[in-house]
Parts: sequence; structure tokens; C-alpha cells
Amino acid sequence: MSASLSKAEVKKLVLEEIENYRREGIRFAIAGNAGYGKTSTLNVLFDVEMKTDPTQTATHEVHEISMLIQNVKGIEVSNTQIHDVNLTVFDLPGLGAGDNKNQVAEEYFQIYTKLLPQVDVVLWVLRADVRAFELEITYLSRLLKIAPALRSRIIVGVNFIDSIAPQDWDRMINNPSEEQLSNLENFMLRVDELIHKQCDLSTNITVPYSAKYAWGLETLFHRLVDATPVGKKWVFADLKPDYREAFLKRVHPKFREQVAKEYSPV
Ligand SMILES: Nc1nc2c(ncn2[C@@H]2O[C@H](COP(=O)(O)OP(=O)(O)OP(=O)(O)O)[C@@H](O)[C@H]2O)c(=O)[nH]1
Ligand SMILES: [Mg+2]
Repeated sequence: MSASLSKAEVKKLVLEEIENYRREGIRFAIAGNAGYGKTSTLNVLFDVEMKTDPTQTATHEVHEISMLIQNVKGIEVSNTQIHDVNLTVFDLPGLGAGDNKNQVAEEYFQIYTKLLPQVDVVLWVLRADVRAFELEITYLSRLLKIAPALRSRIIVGVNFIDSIAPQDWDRMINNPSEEQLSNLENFMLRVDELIHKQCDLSTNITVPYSAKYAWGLETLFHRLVDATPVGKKWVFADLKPDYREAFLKRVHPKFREQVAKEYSPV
């Protein structure tokens, strides 16, 4: 910023920028292979109930859920407290979906290339019990060639950690067993090597969780907030320490009704 600007002018510019961010809202997207629990993740993370399926492709088009975060007190613009900011989350169809796999994947990939460059944070979901990353490496590399700026906006979620070998999740304390934790550590090293390094992601963030057992969700929510661009992060500023719960209290109750109407299982 030029040194010749007065303090008042600088303030005005900053406030304008913040106001722009506010109007635009915050946008998250969830992406990855079919059946990796993308919709389930959003269901537990945002306390909604969209349709999922144990055997068939469940999400065939982009589902958009939009919630108003109320009473945001993080910042003042022109002496007016900002109260409401919109958070939109896009649930994408799975890339490897469909009977004619290549064709459908390609069609969905086009959706990815159009939508993802417009969002602030992408959660790219892997499965802890699937060790083949070819599909992810292929599509991530292609995507990043088309939209290199996404390098700093993609974080990796490792879902299904309850299913990692030897699948002996401790239900009493709702935690992975010692052996699962040790296997998870190795899995994360492979993710680092094959996804972050090979695809050249600059975020270097991998978050293990289980949507089924609601394990690791608080950390997942934190990582999404941490990855939000600096200009928009203030929206979450006064939610600490119980980020997600505090956040959900701020979302207008009508939001859940609306999502249920549009995307609930029939
Ligand atoms: N064991 C286990 N099952 C899970 C987990 N997350 C999701 N599932 C199950 O996996 C199946 C697929 O979940 P979805 O949420 O529909 O997966 P998706 O990635 O949205 O699938 P598409 O929309 O078809 O791309 C469902 O039966 C979920 O109950 C998890 O963490 N652990
Ligand atoms: Mg889905």
C-alpha cells in the first residue's frame, strides 16, 4: 500500500475490502472419490441430514447448502458491527462414480474445474482404508494445472479412520485402537509423500477423522477455519475455544429445515 495514503484513507480501503469479503461470504467445498463419505462429513459437521448411500452413488450433482452465521462480532465496519455472514458449502459428486466410470468421472471433473477455483477452502476426502491414490493424484494434478491457485486452498481429510486395519475401533471410549493409530501414522506419511508432495499442495494439512463415529470433527472444523483466507478468518474469530458448537449456535435454525427439504432421504 502506498506510503502517501493518509491513515483515514488506509482505514477506508481496509473497511471496503472487509465489506466486500462480507458480501461475498465464505465458501467451502468437499471433493474426492465416490463413497468416501463426503456427504456424511457435511452431515455431522454441520448437523444436517442429506442423503447418503452405502452402495450406490448418492450425490449426482453439486449440492449447495448455505447458512447465515449470526451475530458475528469480530470486526466493526464504519462503527457498525457486522452481524450476519453467509457460509456456503458445496457437496460435490464423487469423481470415480458411475457404471461407465471414465465418462462420468470426466463429466464430474468438469464440474470440479469450474466450481473449485471459486471457493475459499476445499476439503479433499480420502479413505483411511483405501491405499490406492491413483485417482486422486491424476485428478488433483490435472486440476492444479488448470487452477494453480488451488494449491494453497486444498486441505486433505482422511475419513473412515474407524475402518483402518485391524478395524478394532474402541467403541467404549470412541477412539482408534493403538494399532489403528500406528497404522494411521504410516498412512499419513504416505499421504504426505504421494498427495502433498507429488501434487505439490502448499497447505500441507491432513486431518484424520471418522464421520461415522463423529471423531476428530472439532479438529477438522478448526483446520477448515485455519485454511480460510486471512481476509475472511475474522468471521470465526470469537468462536474459540469450542469453535464448532459455538458456530452451530449461530446458524439460523431455518437453515436445517431448508436443507432437509431439499436434500433429505426420501
Ligand atoms: N465406517 C464408516 N463409514 C462411513 C464413514 N463416513 C461415511 N460412511 C459410510 O459410507 C457410505 C457413503 O457415504 P456418503 O456420505 O454417501 O459418501 P459420498 O462421498 O458422499 O458418496 P457420493 O455422493 O456417492 O460421492 C455411507 O453408507 C456412510 O454411512 C466413516 O467415517 N466410517
Ligand atoms: Mg455424496
